[in-house]
Amino acid sequence: MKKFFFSFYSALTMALTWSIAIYAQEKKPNIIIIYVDDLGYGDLGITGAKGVKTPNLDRMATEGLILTDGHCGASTCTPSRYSLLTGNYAFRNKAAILPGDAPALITPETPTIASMLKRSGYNTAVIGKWHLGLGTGNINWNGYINMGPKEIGFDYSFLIPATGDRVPTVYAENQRVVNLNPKDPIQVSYGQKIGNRPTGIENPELLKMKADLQHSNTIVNGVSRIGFMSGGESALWKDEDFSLIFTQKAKAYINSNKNNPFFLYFAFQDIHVPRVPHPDFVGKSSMGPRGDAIAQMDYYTGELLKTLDSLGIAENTLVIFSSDNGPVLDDGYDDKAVEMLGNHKPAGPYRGGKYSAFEAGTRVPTITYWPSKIKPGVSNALFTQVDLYHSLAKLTNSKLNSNEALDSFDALPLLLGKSKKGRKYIIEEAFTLAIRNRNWKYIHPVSMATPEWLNDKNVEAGLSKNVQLYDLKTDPSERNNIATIYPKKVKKMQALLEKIKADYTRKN
Ligand code: NG6
Ligand code: CA
Repeated sequence: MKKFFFSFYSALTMALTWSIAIYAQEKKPNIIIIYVDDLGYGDLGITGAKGVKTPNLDRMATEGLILTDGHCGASTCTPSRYSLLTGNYAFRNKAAILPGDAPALITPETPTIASMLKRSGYNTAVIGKWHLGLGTGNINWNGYINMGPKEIGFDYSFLIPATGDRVPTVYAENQRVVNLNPKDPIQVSYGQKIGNRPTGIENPELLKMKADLQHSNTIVNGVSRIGFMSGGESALWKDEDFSLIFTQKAKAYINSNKNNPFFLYFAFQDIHVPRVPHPDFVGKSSMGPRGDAIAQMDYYTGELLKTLDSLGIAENTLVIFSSDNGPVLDDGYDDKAVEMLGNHKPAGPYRGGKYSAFEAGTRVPTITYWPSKIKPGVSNALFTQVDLYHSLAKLTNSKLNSNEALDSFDALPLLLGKSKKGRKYIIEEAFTLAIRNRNWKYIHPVSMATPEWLNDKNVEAGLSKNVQLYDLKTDPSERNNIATIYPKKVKKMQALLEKIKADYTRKN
């Protein structure tokens, strides 16, 4: 009897534990990060856009939570993506914009959001722009690319290897170039010209739009690129199809993972240059290709949300929407972004944009959306994407190791709208470092002059030999440098910056 009771009892315990485990498994929410390229603070209807409508994002923002002081890690792509995926500041690894043939910047010793979520039972994917380097040097585009998303925690990948304006102009799925004919192998060069394809310098008459010198190398699909490429004819992409193809891949991925927790990092190529939206979107805005690309991005964001609804998993999916850096108009191609701007303000009320240490470099649209869990609202709390790592670990009950996401704090209550408390400080990385502490903004002086190519494009880089201090409460557009009036505040901000640089240990 005792024996029977014992085995009955243990069977019951086992069944209970089992069902709790399954329940917990089922309850793990899916997570999607929708990451737009170069979208500015003021580029959405809800944040004041003129000349383009973004109904899907406006709806997402009104039904979800919109953060008005949300920042990416840096004012350019590679460093922002690096800090988002690793939870470490990009300056720790000197991360800067990478050429298209750069080796992988993140290697398996560094944990990523993807490897952390995988550890907690998630299936993980990246679809879209990568720009974090691939391979281990001298990359072979004609076989398995031996270092990439897979090695750092992504189960599935479908990528633009670098950017739309850099070669190679092909997709890679699970680290193999899609549709490659082995008899026509790909070679890439960021130095001398290779192959017979025309270039923008030699054959400008073949171009859909004129380009600056850096973007005047190999022509593919009527667009000259940065870098030279030969071979791979059957694998070449059509820029017009980027968002459509990424969305198709994302739909297929979500569909095949609807019954298990998944993490999807969905990285648009929109609205980066070259801006070549699909004919379906041409003329959708009054701002030319840049505005049309915003409309396209908005439409496909809507398609992703619809997919969640139609599969009945929207209530169990946290969607985070943001951008990798602030806006830029002329970024190398003559696509009339400047001429057709009208009264649209891509950076909203803020100064600067992409490449800049001023606010608009990193202050970008930030929305969290989760129908069953996040109440509609607006939060003015200070937030940085560097904190996504720790926050998502909290969300999924994943324990962080001592070497993991060292600059990342838990901002989950803020992201779910349960707390109004923001970060005490954030770092804004540009060609220098800037730091925000509540309404104060300090920009560290640099001896370098603003690079000529930024001046040519009218980019306000925010670089100065002098210390800069702004009070964003009274001066949100950083016009009055008050560093000499508040020397003590300057000292305090400098000391804080030094402390952060020196403190590379796990946070809370
Ligand atoms: C710059 C390119 C710019 C863009 C940027 C990367 C020049 C003069 N400019 O170097 O066109 O490609 O790199 O953009 O070459 S990002 O959003 O990926 O950081
Ligand atoms: Ca970018």
